[in-house]
Amino acid sequence: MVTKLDVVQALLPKITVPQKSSGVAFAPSNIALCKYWGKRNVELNLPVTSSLSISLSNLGACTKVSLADAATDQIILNNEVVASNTVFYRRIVQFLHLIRPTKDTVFNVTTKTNIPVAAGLASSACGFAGLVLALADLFEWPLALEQLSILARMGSGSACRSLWHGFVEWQVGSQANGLDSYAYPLEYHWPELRIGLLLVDKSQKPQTSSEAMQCTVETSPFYSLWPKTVSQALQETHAALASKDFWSLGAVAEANALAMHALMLSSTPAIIYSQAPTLDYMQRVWRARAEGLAVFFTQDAGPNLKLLYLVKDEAKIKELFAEVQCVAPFEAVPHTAECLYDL
Ligand code: 2P0
Repeated sequence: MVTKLDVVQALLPKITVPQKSSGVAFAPSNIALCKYWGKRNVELNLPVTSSLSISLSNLGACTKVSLADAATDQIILNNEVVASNTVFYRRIVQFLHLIRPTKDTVFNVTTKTNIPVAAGLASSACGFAGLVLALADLFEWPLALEQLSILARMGSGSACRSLWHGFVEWQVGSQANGLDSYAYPLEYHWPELRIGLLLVDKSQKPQTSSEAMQCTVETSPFYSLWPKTVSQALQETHAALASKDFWSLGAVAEANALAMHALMLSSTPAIIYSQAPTLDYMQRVWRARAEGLAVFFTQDAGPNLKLLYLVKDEAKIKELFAEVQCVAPFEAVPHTAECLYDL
């Protein structure tokens, strides 16, 4: 079986030494319009289907990484030292093990996010993408972004899509080692598009996406329908993006999210990320749409909803959803960590 280490060693230069005192990077969070749900290879985070996302502009993670003269890696998240007995710490350290030039190399990783961590807002995606970009900056790896996307996938599947702004597609690939399963940016530009974040619950979710995905793949009687569902959704999404047909885009994204949650509902045990306010928001979206407003939602592995709408309707959206946080995915975004945060 191909391991993560095999893949990383195939990608990284044989000798890799820091070229500067620290590496820094920003990576945006991303929201899938056609979802990644299910792995064909758990070790390598290889997906069952392709997926397509939109990045969230300047919402994401800034990371600074440097070598440390210490016994163990230190991870600081939003100004707090992460305890070494947490899942979060272990997940990052396991990833760092893959790229340590020598077994004695110790890292300091400082990350700041401006999105809630582990609340279905793709914090692991921007976290691992930011970490990979910061490491690439530190070591000046001679790698293309597509190759860094493969490295990010080793940390978290959806992280491979967080290396770019705008619309991004993660191609499923077919090779056993996953070297053809990476993301790349799509040419579509849609400055009028807006994402509205509706936070229901900022606390950490009870079940990780990986666990939920695996349970769905193994137990949902409907999982066999998923690859075809996504393949059609991808075709329709591309057509909607090419013709800037917002009603089609929204309809296919909302249907795809609901189909993913239907898979979870049909798993054993059933997985339900929605909470009562989630359903209330859905009803409000449907009522607004019945009255002619072009608004749709998508939902990930958490109770929060993300609205899709156009800038011309923003005043109405804010009137209907007073608490919405509006994101303009195509507005100019700062490119370096220092632009956003003082790390
Ligand atoms: C996505 N999600 O396409 C889907 C839709 C959540 C719902 O990718 O196990 O943290 O690290 O590969 O990427 C969240 O799962 O899972 C996710 P791993 P990940 O955005």
